[in-house]
Amino acid sequence: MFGFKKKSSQPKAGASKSIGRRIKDLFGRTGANEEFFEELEDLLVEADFGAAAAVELVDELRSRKISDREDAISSLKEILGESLVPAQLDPSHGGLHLYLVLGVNGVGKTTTIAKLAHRWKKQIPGGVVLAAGDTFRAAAIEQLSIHGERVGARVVKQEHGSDPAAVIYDAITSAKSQGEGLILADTAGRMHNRGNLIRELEKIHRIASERLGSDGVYKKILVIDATTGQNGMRQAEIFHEAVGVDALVMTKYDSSAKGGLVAAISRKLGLPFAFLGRGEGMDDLIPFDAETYLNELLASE
Ligand SMILES: Nc1nc2c(ncn2[C@@H]2O[C@H](COP(=O)(O)OP(=O)(O)OP(=O)(O)O)[C@@H](O)[C@H]2O)c(=O)[nH]1
Ligand SMILES: [Mg+2]
Repeated sequence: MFGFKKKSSQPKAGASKSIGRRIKDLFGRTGANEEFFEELEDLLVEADFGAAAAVELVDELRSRKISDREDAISSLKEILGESLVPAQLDPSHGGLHLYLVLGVNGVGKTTTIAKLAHRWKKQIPGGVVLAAGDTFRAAAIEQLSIHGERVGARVVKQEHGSDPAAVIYDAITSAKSQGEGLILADTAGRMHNRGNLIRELEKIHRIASERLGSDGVYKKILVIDATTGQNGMRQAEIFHEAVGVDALVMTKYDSSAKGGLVAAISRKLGLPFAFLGRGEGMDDLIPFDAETYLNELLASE
């Protein structure tokens, strides 16, 4: 859609050391002076916080009068922790849930749907159904069907090229009649421009809300790929502004060396992360926990 390019995956010197270790080393070298704050800004940018968040964080840290290295890390954890709100996505109670999974091409939407179905299928009354709402890409329906078979979830699909809103309508109707508790709906990654995205999702939204009824729960989950760096921030901003995102999943989060994007998105948009994807296996979807995330991101040993 928006011409996002993949960032070069060239590793930076020292990038294998955790950001926490590097902050501690830096403080040991400089103490709490201007050099520390300037270099800290660069370290935060390298860890994918983005320039704007890095400047803001350093300004907040400056005003705190840091006494030592431990204090630098714990203050940073405290500041970041303030904006890491927990996501409320547990679908095991109440009426029919529809979770629409959004994101640009190749971020991991379909794989995440399979992982979520695998995770929740036993605890959802009536089971989980998958809706093949990516009707654009030729192989997408087949891909979701294979996942459905593997995880033991029914798949609602129509022909390639059909209207995604109609697929979701069908999924809601059949889930109601079969007593299934959760629909995980795939969507096309191809969204060339904002107008297109808004129109397609508005139609799904209108049809889904009407068909679900007042006891239904409808949420939009945005998938972001950790390896796309600051493009992930732009995607979150655009989707949230266009359709209102309820929760995020960060996929391909295989190392915390560049994990700052999670905190930067939460801070900027006030949106909760629900899961981190840490591999291609069905169990490689880890519920997001703010404390664990911060401890890992800023680990200094
Ligand atoms: N390492 C790793 N790979 C992942 C993760 N999530 C997805 N992938 C891989 O990323 C690739 C793309 O995943 P898909 O689920 O097809 O992505 P998509 O967003 O549905 O893609 P489109 O339908 O083409 O828009 C696949 O090779 C997945 O196995 C993750 O958390 N970690
Ligand atoms: Mg897909």
